[in-house]
Amino acid sequence: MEKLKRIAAVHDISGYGKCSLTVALPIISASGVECSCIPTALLSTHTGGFEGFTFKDLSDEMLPIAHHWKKEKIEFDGIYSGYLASAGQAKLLEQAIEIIKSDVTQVIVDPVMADHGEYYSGFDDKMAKAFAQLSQKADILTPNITEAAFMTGIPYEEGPHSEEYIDSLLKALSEICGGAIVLTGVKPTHDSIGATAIDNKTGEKFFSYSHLRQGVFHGTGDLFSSAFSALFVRGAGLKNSIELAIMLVTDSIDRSLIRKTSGRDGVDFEGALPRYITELSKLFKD
Ligand code: PXL
Repeated sequence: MEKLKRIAAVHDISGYGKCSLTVALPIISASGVECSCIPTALLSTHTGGFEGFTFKDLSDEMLPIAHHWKKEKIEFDGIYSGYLASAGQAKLLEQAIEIIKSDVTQVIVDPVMADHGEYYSGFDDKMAKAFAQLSQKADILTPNITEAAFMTGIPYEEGPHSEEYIDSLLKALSEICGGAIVLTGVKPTHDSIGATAIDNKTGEKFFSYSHLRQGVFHGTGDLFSSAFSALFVRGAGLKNSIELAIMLVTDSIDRSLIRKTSGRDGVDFEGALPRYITELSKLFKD
């Protein structure tokens, strides 16, 4: 039987509004990968579209958790980070990575801080600098277009995106992270959206696009990166991992559109899981 792979997911826990750990935990488990977590903050809801959310910074717990895991000799096949509470936490995460990673650990950094040309509540250029620094420790980066623009200083473009624009972002990001770059929210035409990736070890490029659904769907970046991280760490390769993660996101958005689920509530991924699991099962023996 294939070894059970283990990921440490480093995200906040937003109690309501499906994103970060309330997405990473179910999606990584459904992908057949064990999910441990380092919660970075505890919020009542995410910060996009709710007023008066509670917020407790958990920075003080990050290194003690990492040290305890190290003492217990717990090994990780992947470390997958998302939303961090502050720029200072990116420094702590760099240390936590050094403590818990081994030679086989894949480090996947999703620089969660912005979308649609704007920073999320509470973030500014300090966060982009902190993520650029953290990204040097990553094997794979999964920014959206806004995050890529803010990290590289290349002006944000709403889209449709020319091949030259996407290449300039990939090239600038590759100077920060020598591994693979998976750029999301790429719009090659006005009615399509998806991901473009480059594997800097082989020079190979990958694309996966689907029909653009109108609306703002909260948490879809976390849904994509959680599925992608688990599939990649399990050994599906960049191409399959991107394609299946996009399938899960688009199926989930379609279910939300049918139900008219409010964008701030997160997407209806639950009913999309059976097809996702059927498809991923074809890639693995058990
Ligand atoms: O989905 C990204 C995300 C994660 N966590 C928190 C957020 C956001 C985006 O707004 O506010 C707390």
